[in-house]
Amino acid sequence: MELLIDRQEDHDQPEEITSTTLERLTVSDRRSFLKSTGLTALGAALGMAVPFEKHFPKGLVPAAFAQDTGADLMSEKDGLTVHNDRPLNAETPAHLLDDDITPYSRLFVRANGLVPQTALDKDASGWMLTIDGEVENELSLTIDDLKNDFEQVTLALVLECGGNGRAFFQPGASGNQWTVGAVGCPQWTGVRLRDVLEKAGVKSSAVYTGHYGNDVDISGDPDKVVISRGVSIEKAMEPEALIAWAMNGEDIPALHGFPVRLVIPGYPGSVSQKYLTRIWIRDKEHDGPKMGGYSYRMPKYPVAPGTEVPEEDMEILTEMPVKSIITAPTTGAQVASGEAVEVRGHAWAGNGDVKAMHISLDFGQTWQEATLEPAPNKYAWQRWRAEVTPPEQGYYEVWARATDMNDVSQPAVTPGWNPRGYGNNMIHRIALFAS
Ligand SMILES: Nc1nc2c(c(=O)[nH]1)N[C@H]1C(S)=C(S)[C@@H](COP(=O)(O)O)O[C@H]1N2
Ligand SMILES: [Mo]
Repeated sequence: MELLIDRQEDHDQPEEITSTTLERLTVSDRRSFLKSTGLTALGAALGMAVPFEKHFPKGLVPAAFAQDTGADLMSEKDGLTVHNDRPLNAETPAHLLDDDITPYSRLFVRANGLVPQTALDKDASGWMLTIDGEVENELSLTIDDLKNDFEQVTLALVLECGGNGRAFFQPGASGNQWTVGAVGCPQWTGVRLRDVLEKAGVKSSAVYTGHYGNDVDISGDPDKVVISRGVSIEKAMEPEALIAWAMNGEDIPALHGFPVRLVIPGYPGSVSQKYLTRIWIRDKEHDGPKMGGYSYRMPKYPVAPGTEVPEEDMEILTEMPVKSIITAPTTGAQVASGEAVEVRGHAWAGNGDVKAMHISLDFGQTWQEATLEPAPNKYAWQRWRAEVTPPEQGYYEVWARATDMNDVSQPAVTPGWNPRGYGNNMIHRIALFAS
Protein backbone atom coordinates (compact mmCIF):
# COMPACT_ATOMS: atom_id res chain seq x y z
CA MET A 1 0.00 0.00 0.00
CA GLU A 2 2.79 2.36 0.97
CA LEU A 3 4.56 1.63 -2.28
CA LEU A 4 1.43 2.23 -4.28
CA ILE A 5 1.05 5.68 -2.74
CA ASP A 6 4.70 6.41 -3.49
CA ARG A 7 4.22 5.56 -7.10
CA GLN A 8 1.05 7.54 -7.45
CA GLU A 9 2.77 10.59 -6.02
CA ASP A 10 5.59 10.65 -8.47
CA HIS A 11 4.08 9.08 -11.50
CA ASP A 12 4.87 12.07 -13.68
CA GLN A 13 8.52 11.34 -13.07
CA PRO A 14 8.56 7.64 -13.75
CA GLU A 15 11.04 5.69 -11.72
CA GLU A 16 13.58 3.50 -13.35
CA ILE A 17 12.11 0.15 -14.28
CA THR A 18 13.72 -2.70 -12.43
CA SER A 19 12.58 -6.20 -11.74
CA THR A 20 11.90 -5.20 -8.14
CA THR A 21 9.49 -2.53 -9.37
CA LEU A 22 7.51 -5.24 -11.07
CA GLU A 23 7.64 -7.49 -8.05
CA ARG A 24 6.09 -4.70 -6.03
CA LEU A 25 2.93 -4.72 -8.09
CA THR A 26 0.23 -5.98 -5.82
CA VAL A 27 -3.37 -6.89 -6.06
CA SER A 28 -4.32 -3.35 -5.10
CA ASP A 29 -2.41 -2.04 -8.13
CA ARG A 30 -4.33 -4.50 -10.22
CA ARG A 31 -7.58 -3.38 -8.68
CA SER A 32 -6.83 0.28 -9.22
CA PHE A 33 -5.92 -0.48 -12.81
CA LEU A 34 -9.10 -2.41 -13.45
CA LYS A 35 -11.18 0.32 -11.85
CA SER A 36 -9.59 3.15 -13.80
CA THR A 37 -10.47 3.92 -17.37
CA GLY A 38 -8.95 5.97 -20.16
CA LEU A 39 -5.64 5.93 -21.91
CA THR A 40 -3.50 7.23 -19.07
CA ALA A 41 -4.65 4.41 -16.81
CA LEU A 42 -1.92 2.00 -17.81
CA GLY A 43 0.99 4.31 -17.13
CA ALA A 44 -0.59 5.62 -13.95
CA ALA A 45 -1.22 2.17 -12.60
CA LEU A 46 2.26 0.99 -13.48
CA GLY A 47 3.83 4.23 -12.25
CA MET A 48 6.17 4.39 -15.18
CA ALA A 49 6.24 5.32 -18.82
CA VAL A 50 4.69 2.91 -21.29
CA PRO A 51 6.26 3.97 -24.60
CA PHE A 52 3.87 1.92 -26.75
CA GLU A 53 0.84 2.65 -24.62
CA LYS A 54 -1.31 3.71 -27.57
CA HIS A 55 -1.02 0.21 -29.01
CA PHE A 56 -2.09 -1.51 -25.81
CA PRO A 57 -5.52 -3.06 -26.44
CA LYS A 58 -8.26 -1.52 -24.36
CA GLY A 59 -9.57 -3.77 -21.63
CA LEU A 60 -6.48 -6.00 -21.63
CA VAL A 61 -4.92 -6.61 -18.22
CA PRO A 62 -1.15 -5.93 -18.33
CA ALA A 63 0.88 -9.10 -18.00
CA ALA A 64 2.70 -7.47 -15.06
CA PHE A 65 -0.59 -7.68 -13.18
CA ALA A 66 -1.30 -11.25 -14.14
CA GLN A 67 -2.72 -12.83 -11.06
CA ASP A 68 -1.06 -15.97 -9.87
CA THR A 69 -3.35 -19.00 -9.79
CA GLY A 70 -1.21 -20.53 -7.08
CA ALA A 71 -0.20 -23.27 -9.55
CA ASP A 72 3.50 -22.93 -8.62
CA LEU A 73 2.59 -24.09 -5.13
CA MET A 74 1.59 -27.45 -6.54
CA SER A 75 5.27 -28.41 -6.36
CA GLU A 76 4.67 -28.63 -2.59
CA LYS A 77 2.03 -31.31 -3.19
CA ASP A 78 2.70 -35.01 -3.44
CA GLY A 79 1.11 -36.95 -6.29
CA LEU A 80 -2.20 -35.06 -6.53
CA THR A 81 -4.33 -35.32 -9.67
CA VAL A 82 -4.93 -31.86 -11.12
CA HIS A 83 -8.43 -31.45 -12.59
CA ASN A 84 -8.08 -27.79 -13.47
CA ASP A 85 -5.32 -25.23 -13.11
CA ARG A 86 -7.35 -22.06 -13.46
CA PRO A 87 -8.84 -22.08 -10.89
CA LEU A 88 -6.66 -24.67 -9.24
CA ASN A 89 -8.42 -27.92 -8.38
CA ALA A 90 -6.60 -31.10 -7.44
CA GLU A 91 -7.46 -34.30 -5.57
CA THR A 92 -5.44 -36.93 -3.75
CA PRO A 93 -5.29 -40.58 -4.84
CA ALA A 94 -6.82 -42.77 -2.10
CA HIS A 95 -3.57 -44.59 -1.26
CA LEU A 96 -1.91 -41.23 -0.45
CA LEU A 97 -4.60 -40.45 2.13
CA ASP A 98 -3.41 -43.11 4.57
CA ASP A 99 -2.23 -40.71 7.31
CA ASP A 100 -4.54 -40.21 10.29
CA ILE A 101 -3.83 -36.48 10.03
CA THR A 102 -3.63 -35.41 6.40
CA PRO A 103 -0.39 -33.52 5.76
CA TYR A 104 -0.39 -30.33 3.69
CA SER A 105 1.33 -32.15 0.81
CA ARG A 106 -1.64 -34.50 0.48
CA LEU A 107 -4.63 -32.26 1.06
CA PHE A 108 -6.86 -31.66 -1.96
CA VAL A 109 -7.20 -28.12 -3.30
CA ARG A 110 -10.49 -26.57 -4.35
CA ALA A 111 -10.31 -22.98 -5.51
CA ASN A 112 -13.25 -21.21 -7.12
CA GLY A 113 -11.12 -18.17 -7.86
CA LEU A 114 -7.47 -17.14 -7.72
CA VAL A 115 -5.28 -17.40 -4.67
CA PRO A 116 -5.15 -13.87 -3.20
CA GLN A 117 -1.86 -12.00 -3.31
CA THR A 118 -1.91 -11.58 0.49
CA ALA A 119 -1.86 -15.38 0.80
CA LEU A 120 0.86 -15.84 -1.83
CA ASP A 121 2.95 -13.21 -0.02
CA LYS A 122 2.14 -14.74 3.38
CA ASP A 123 1.29 -11.19 4.37
CA ALA A 124 -1.10 -11.08 7.34
CA SER A 125 -0.25 -7.52 8.36
CA GLY A 126 -3.39 -5.45 8.74
CA TRP A 127 -5.63 -8.51 8.43
CA MET A 128 -9.08 -7.83 9.84
CA LEU A 129 -12.03 -10.08 10.32
CA THR A 130 -15.35 -8.25 10.52
CA ILE A 131 -18.44 -9.68 12.19
CA ASP A 132 -21.47 -7.61 11.29
CA GLY A 133 -25.16 -7.76 10.49
CA GLU A 134 -27.59 -9.05 13.11
CA VAL A 135 -25.23 -8.56 16.07
CA GLU A 136 -25.27 -6.27 19.09
CA ASN A 137 -21.65 -5.19 18.63
CA GLU A 138 -19.97 -5.23 15.27
CA LEU A 139 -16.47 -6.68 15.70
CA SER A 140 -13.25 -5.98 13.82
CA LEU A 141 -10.71 -8.53 14.96
CA THR A 142 -7.03 -8.82 14.16
CA ILE A 143 -5.36 -12.22 14.24
CA ASP A 144 -3.86 -11.26 17.61
CA ASP A 145 -7.33 -10.44 18.91
CA LEU A 146 -8.48 -13.90 17.86
CA LYS A 147 -5.46 -15.50 19.51
CA ASN A 148 -5.67 -13.47 22.74
CA ASP A 149 -9.35 -12.94 23.41
CA PHE A 150 -10.76 -16.44 22.93
CA GLU A 151 -9.98 -19.96 24.02
CA GLN A 152 -7.76 -21.75 21.50
CA VAL A 153 -8.74 -25.21 20.31
CA THR A 154 -7.07 -27.83 18.12
CA LEU A 155 -9.24 -30.43 16.40
CA ALA A 156 -8.84 -32.97 13.59
CA LEU A 157 -11.67 -32.13 11.20
CA VAL A 158 -12.66 -33.66 7.89
CA LEU A 159 -12.90 -31.26 4.98
CA GLU A 160 -14.69 -32.78 1.99
CA CYS A 161 -15.84 -31.12 -1.18
CA GLY A 162 -19.59 -31.46 -1.73
CA GLY A 163 -18.81 -32.74 -5.23
CA ASN A 164 -16.40 -35.48 -4.13
CA GLY A 165 -17.42 -38.59 -6.13
CA ARG A 166 -19.05 -36.55 -8.90
CA ALA A 167 -17.14 -38.47 -11.59
CA PHE A 168 -19.22 -41.61 -10.97
CA PHE A 169 -22.67 -40.16 -11.67
CA GLN A 170 -24.45 -41.23 -14.86
CA PRO A 171 -25.31 -39.07 -16.70
CA GLY A 172 -22.36 -36.98 -15.63
CA ALA A 173 -22.55 -33.55 -14.08
CA SER A 174 -20.39 -30.59 -15.03
CA GLY A 175 -17.75 -29.45 -12.58
CA ASN A 176 -14.53 -30.99 -11.36
CA GLN A 177 -14.60 -34.72 -12.01
CA TRP A 178 -13.61 -35.65 -8.46
CA THR A 179 -13.24 -39.38 -7.84
CA VAL A 180 -12.75 -40.16 -4.14
CA GLY A 181 -9.91 -37.87 -3.06
CA ALA A 182 -11.46 -34.42 -2.57
CA VAL A 183 -11.30 -35.06 1.14
CA GLY A 184 -8.79 -34.87 3.97
CA CYS A 185 -8.55 -34.63 7.73
CA PRO A 186 -5.91 -32.13 8.85
CA GLN A 187 -5.60 -30.79 12.36
CA TRP A 188 -6.86 -27.24 12.71
CA THR A 189 -6.05 -24.68 15.40
CA GLY A 190 -8.16 -21.64 16.03
CA VAL A 191 -11.08 -20.42 18.07
CA ARG A 192 -14.68 -21.54 18.17
CA LEU A 193 -16.85 -19.58 15.77
CA ARG A 194 -19.46 -19.75 18.56
CA ASP A 195 -17.25 -17.85 21.03
CA VAL A 196 -16.67 -15.06 18.51
CA LEU A 197 -20.36 -14.84 17.65
CA GLU A 198 -21.24 -14.76 21.35
CA LYS A 199 -18.83 -11.89 21.87
CA ALA A 200 -20.52 -10.01 19.02
CA GLY A 201 -23.90 -10.80 20.60
CA VAL A 202 -26.11 -12.55 18.07
CA LYS A 203 -29.53 -10.89 17.92
CA SER A 204 -32.70 -12.97 18.08
CA SER A 205 -33.31 -11.94 14.46
CA ALA A 206 -30.20 -13.83 13.32
CA VAL A 207 -30.82 -16.98 11.28
CA TYR A 208 -27.85 -17.54 9.01
CA THR A 209 -24.19 -16.70 8.45
CA GLY A 210 -22.70 -15.28 5.22
CA HIS A 211 -18.95 -15.83 4.66
CA TYR A 212 -16.56 -13.67 2.66
CA GLY A 213 -12.90 -14.00 1.70
CA ASN A 214 -10.49 -11.86 -0.30
CA ASP A 215 -9.83 -14.19 -3.21
CA VAL A 216 -10.13 -12.71 -6.69
CA ASP A 217 -12.53 -13.94 -9.32
CA ILE A 218 -11.06 -15.75 -12.30
CA SER A 219 -12.33 -12.95 -14.58
CA GLY A 220 -10.08 -10.50 -12.73
CA ASP A 221 -13.11 -8.38 -11.85
CA PRO A 222 -12.17 -7.00 -8.42
CA ASP A 223 -15.80 -6.42 -7.44
CA LYS A 224 -17.00 -9.92 -8.13
CA VAL A 225 -17.38 -12.13 -5.06
CA VAL A 226 -15.97 -15.57 -5.88
CA ILE A 227 -18.04 -17.59 -3.44
CA SER A 228 -20.00 -16.61 -0.34
CA ARG A 229 -21.79 -19.38 1.46
CA GLY A 230 -23.22 -19.72 4.93
CA VAL A 231 -24.82 -22.00 7.49
CA SER A 232 -27.69 -21.76 9.95
CA ILE A 233 -26.86 -20.11 13.27
CA GLU A 234 -27.44 -23.51 14.95
CA LYS A 235 -24.72 -25.10 12.81
CA ALA A 236 -22.39 -22.12 13.35
CA MET A 237 -22.81 -22.56 17.10
CA GLU A 238 -21.53 -26.15 17.11
CA PRO A 239 -18.37 -26.35 19.24
CA GLU A 240 -16.39 -27.91 16.36
CA ALA A 241 -16.99 -25.01 13.97
CA LEU A 242 -13.71 -23.09 13.97
CA ILE A 243 -12.13 -19.88 12.81
CA ALA A 244 -8.66 -21.34 12.22
CA TRP A 245 -5.24 -19.80 11.62
CA ALA A 246 -3.14 -22.95 11.74
CA MET A 247 -3.21 -26.30 9.99
CA ASN A 248 -1.09 -29.16 11.36
CA GLY A 249 0.66 -26.72 13.69
CA GLU A 250 1.77 -24.26 11.02
CA ASP A 251 0.31 -21.15 9.39
CA ILE A 252 -2.47 -22.18 7.03
CA PRO A 253 -0.80 -22.57 3.60
CA ALA A 254 -1.66 -20.11 0.81
CA LEU A 255 -3.66 -22.73 -1.08
CA HIS A 256 -5.78 -23.50 1.97
CA GLY A 257 -6.79 -20.06 3.17
CA PHE A 258 -3.91 -18.09 4.72
CA PRO A 259 -4.12 -16.33 7.10
CA VAL A 260 -7.54 -17.32 8.48
CA ARG A 261 -10.29 -19.64 7.34
CA LEU A 262 -13.46 -21.22 8.59
CA VAL A 263 -13.62 -24.96 9.17
CA ILE A 264 -17.26 -25.98 9.61
CA PRO A 265 -17.12 -29.77 9.52
CA GLY A 266 -19.91 -32.14 8.52
CA TYR A 267 -21.19 -29.88 5.75
CA PRO A 268 -19.80 -29.54 2.20
CA GLY A 269 -16.33 -27.97 2.16
CA SER A 270 -17.71 -24.88 0.45
CA VAL A 271 -19.06 -23.50 3.74
CA SER A 272 -15.49 -23.47 5.12
CA GLN A 273 -14.50 -20.09 3.68
CA LYS A 274 -10.81 -19.59 3.02
CA TYR A 275 -9.06 -16.17 3.28
CA LEU A 276 -11.85 -15.18 5.68
CA THR A 277 -12.43 -11.43 5.98
CA ARG A 278 -16.05 -11.11 7.00
CA ILE A 279 -18.92 -12.99 8.58
CA TRP A 280 -22.20 -11.28 7.88
CA ILE A 281 -24.95 -12.42 10.23
CA ARG A 282 -28.16 -12.50 8.25
CA ASP A 283 -31.81 -12.30 9.24
CA LYS A 284 -32.64 -14.76 6.44
CA GLU A 285 -30.99 -17.61 4.58
CA HIS A 286 -27.81 -16.20 3.05
CA ASP A 287 -28.04 -15.41 -0.67
CA GLY A 288 -24.39 -14.92 -1.64
CA PRO A 289 -22.83 -16.36 -4.82
CA LYS A 290 -23.11 -20.21 -4.84
CA MET A 291 -25.97 -20.30 -2.33
CA GLY A 292 -28.77 -20.31 -4.91
CA GLY A 293 -29.76 -22.04 -8.15
CA TYR A 294 -28.20 -25.47 -8.45
CA SER A 295 -25.03 -24.72 -6.45
CA TYR A 296 -24.59 -27.04 -3.48
CA ARG A 297 -28.27 -27.90 -3.73
CA MET A 298 -30.06 -31.21 -4.07
CA PRO A 299 -33.55 -32.06 -5.36
CA LYS A 300 -36.07 -32.13 -2.50
CA TYR A 301 -37.32 -35.52 -3.73
CA PRO A 302 -35.61 -38.43 -5.52
CA VAL A 303 -35.33 -37.88 -9.27
CA ALA A 304 -34.49 -40.21 -12.15
CA PRO A 305 -30.96 -39.70 -13.50
CA GLY A 306 -30.86 -36.87 -16.03
CA THR A 307 -34.10 -35.22 -14.87
CA GLU A 308 -34.37 -31.45 -15.32
CA VAL A 309 -35.30 -30.37 -11.83
CA PRO A 310 -36.99 -26.95 -11.46
CA GLU A 311 -34.87 -24.55 -9.39
CA GLU A 312 -37.60 -24.12 -6.77
CA ASP A 313 -37.47 -27.85 -6.08
CA MET A 314 -33.84 -27.69 -5.00
CA GLU A 315 -32.72 -27.38 -1.37
CA ILE A 316 -29.40 -26.63 0.30
CA LEU A 317 -27.06 -29.57 0.84
CA THR A 318 -26.21 -29.59 4.54
CA GLU A 319 -24.96 -32.80 6.22
CA MET A 320 -22.58 -34.85 4.10
CA PRO A 321 -23.48 -38.55 3.97
CA VAL A 322 -21.53 -41.37 5.70
CA LYS A 323 -18.49 -42.46 3.74
CA SER A 324 -15.21 -44.37 3.81
CA ILE A 325 -12.07 -44.92 1.75
CA ILE A 326 -9.57 -47.73 1.41
CA THR A 327 -6.09 -46.24 1.76
CA ALA A 328 -4.10 -49.51 1.75
CA PRO A 329 -3.35 -51.53 -0.24
CA THR A 330 -3.26 -49.45 -3.41
CA THR A 331 -5.78 -50.51 -6.00
CA GLY A 332 -4.23 -53.06 -8.33
CA ALA A 333 -1.88 -54.46 -5.68
CA GLN A 334 -0.35 -57.91 -6.22
CA VAL A 335 -0.90 -60.16 -3.23
CA ALA A 336 -0.30 -63.84 -2.45
CA SER A 337 -3.28 -66.22 -2.39
CA GLY A 338 -3.80 -67.98 0.91
CA GLU A 339 -2.09 -65.19 2.83
CA ALA A 340 -3.77 -62.54 4.94
CA VAL A 341 -3.49 -58.96 3.68
CA GLU A 342 -4.17 -55.95 5.91
CA VAL A 343 -6.75 -53.62 4.44
CA ARG A 344 -7.24 -50.23 6.08
CA GLY A 345 -8.64 -46.77 5.60
CA HIS A 346 -10.81 -44.07 7.15
CA ALA A 347 -14.52 -43.58 7.71
CA TRP A 348 -16.49 -40.43 8.52
CA ALA A 349 -20.01 -39.02 8.52
CA GLY A 350 -21.47 -35.52 8.30
CA ASN A 351 -23.57 -36.16 11.39
CA GLY A 352 -20.76 -37.26 13.68
CA ASP A 353 -19.29 -40.64 14.48
CA VAL A 354 -19.37 -43.77 12.38
CA LYS A 355 -20.96 -46.78 14.04
CA ALA A 356 -19.59 -49.71 12.05
CA MET A 357 -17.34 -50.59 9.15
CA HIS A 358 -17.63 -53.67 6.94
CA ILE A 359 -15.66 -55.03 4.03
CA SER A 360 -16.40 -57.62 1.36
CA LEU A 361 -14.09 -59.69 -0.83
CA ASP A 362 -16.85 -61.35 -2.86
CA PHE A 363 -18.51 -58.37 -4.56
CA GLY A 364 -20.89 -57.74 -1.68
CA GLN A 365 -22.22 -61.29 -1.12
CA THR A 366 -20.82 -61.46 2.40
CA TRP A 367 -19.53 -58.75 4.68
CA GLN A 368 -16.96 -58.95 7.44
CA GLU A 369 -16.80 -56.42 10.26
CA ALA A 370 -13.64 -54.32 10.38
CA THR A 371 -12.18 -52.89 13.58
CA LEU A 372 -13.04 -49.23 13.88
CA GLU A 373 -11.09 -46.87 16.11
CA PRO A 374 -12.89 -44.10 17.94
CA ALA A 375 -12.54 -40.59 16.54
CA PRO A 376 -10.10 -38.31 18.44
CA ASN A 377 -12.92 -35.75 18.37
CA LYS A 378 -16.28 -35.34 16.66
CA TYR A 379 -16.00 -34.83 12.87
CA ALA A 380 -12.52 -36.38 12.61
CA TRP A 381 -12.26 -39.44 10.43
CA GLN A 382 -11.87 -42.83 12.07
CA ARG A 383 -9.26 -45.45 11.28
CA TRP A 384 -10.53 -48.90 10.32
CA ARG A 385 -8.60 -52.11 9.66
CA ALA A 386 -9.41 -55.64 8.52
CA GLU A 387 -7.66 -58.66 7.09
CA VAL A 388 -8.64 -60.46 3.94
CA THR A 389 -7.27 -63.72 2.58
CA PRO A 390 -7.83 -64.36 -1.13
CA PRO A 391 -8.57 -68.12 -1.20
CA GLU A 392 -6.97 -68.80 -4.58
CA GLN A 393 -5.21 -67.14 -7.50
CA GLY A 394 -7.18 -64.56 -9.44
CA TYR A 395 -8.94 -61.20 -9.46
CA TYR A 396 -10.59 -59.81 -6.35
CA GLU A 397 -12.08 -56.54 -5.21
CA VAL A 398 -12.22 -55.18 -1.70
CA TRP A 399 -15.39 -53.22 -1.07
CA ALA A 400 -15.65 -51.01 2.01
CA ARG A 401 -18.90 -49.86 3.62
CA ALA A 402 -19.41 -47.55 6.58
CA THR A 403 -22.59 -47.21 8.67
CA ASP A 404 -23.48 -44.05 10.59
CA MET A 405 -25.14 -43.66 14.00
CA ASN A 406 -28.59 -43.62 12.37
CA ASP A 407 -27.86 -47.04 10.82
CA VAL A 408 -27.54 -45.53 7.37
CA SER A 409 -24.93 -47.35 5.26
CA GLN A 410 -23.09 -46.44 2.09
CA PRO A 411 -24.84 -47.71 -1.04
CA ALA A 412 -23.12 -50.09 -3.49
CA VAL A 413 -24.14 -47.94 -6.45
CA THR A 414 -24.36 -44.15 -6.90
CA PRO A 415 -27.01 -42.72 -4.60
CA GLY A 416 -29.60 -40.06 -5.45
CA TRP A 417 -28.66 -38.62 -8.81
CA ASN A 418 -28.72 -34.81 -8.76
CA PRO A 419 -28.05 -32.15 -11.40
CA ARG A 420 -24.63 -31.05 -10.08
CA GLY A 421 -23.35 -34.38 -8.79
CA TYR A 422 -23.12 -33.80 -5.03
CA GLY A 423 -23.04 -36.20 -2.11
CA ASN A 424 -21.90 -39.38 -3.84
CA ASN A 425 -21.08 -41.78 -1.01
CA MET A 426 -21.11 -45.08 -2.89
CA ILE A 427 -18.76 -47.68 -1.45
CA HIS A 428 -15.10 -47.45 -2.40
CA ARG A 429 -13.62 -50.46 -4.23
CA ILE A 430 -10.07 -51.52 -4.94
CA ALA A 431 -8.71 -54.27 -7.19
CA LEU A 432 -6.44 -57.05 -5.85
CA PHE A 433 -4.53 -59.54 -7.99
CA ALA A 434 -3.70 -62.72 -6.09
CA SER A 435 -0.94 -64.95 -7.41
N1 LIG B 1 -12.48 -18.02 -0.20
C1 LIG B 1 -12.77 -19.25 -0.64
N2 LIG B 1 -13.11 -20.20 0.23
C2 LIG B 1 -13.38 -21.45 -0.19
C3 LIG B 1 -13.37 -21.77 -1.57
C4 LIG B 1 -13.00 -20.74 -2.49
O1 LIG B 1 -12.95 -20.93 -3.70
N3 LIG B 1 -12.71 -19.50 -1.97
N4 LIG B 1 -13.71 -23.05 -1.97
C5 LIG B 1 -14.54 -23.83 -1.05
C6 LIG B 1 -14.70 -25.22 -1.42
S1 LIG B 1 -15.83 -25.54 -2.64
C7 LIG B 1 -14.06 -26.23 -0.75
S2 LIG B 1 -14.39 -27.86 -1.07
C8 LIG B 1 -13.02 -25.93 0.26
C9 LIG B 1 -11.69 -26.55 -0.16
O2 LIG B 1 -10.69 -26.28 0.77
P1 LIG B 1 -9.16 -26.57 0.44
O3 LIG B 1 -8.83 -25.97 -0.89
O4 LIG B 1 -8.37 -26.00 1.56
O5 LIG B 1 -9.00 -28.08 0.37
O6 LIG B 1 -12.82 -24.54 0.45
C10 LIG B 1 -14.00 -23.75 0.37
N5 LIG B 1 -13.69 -22.39 0.73
MO1 LIG C 1 -16.09 -27.81 -2.74
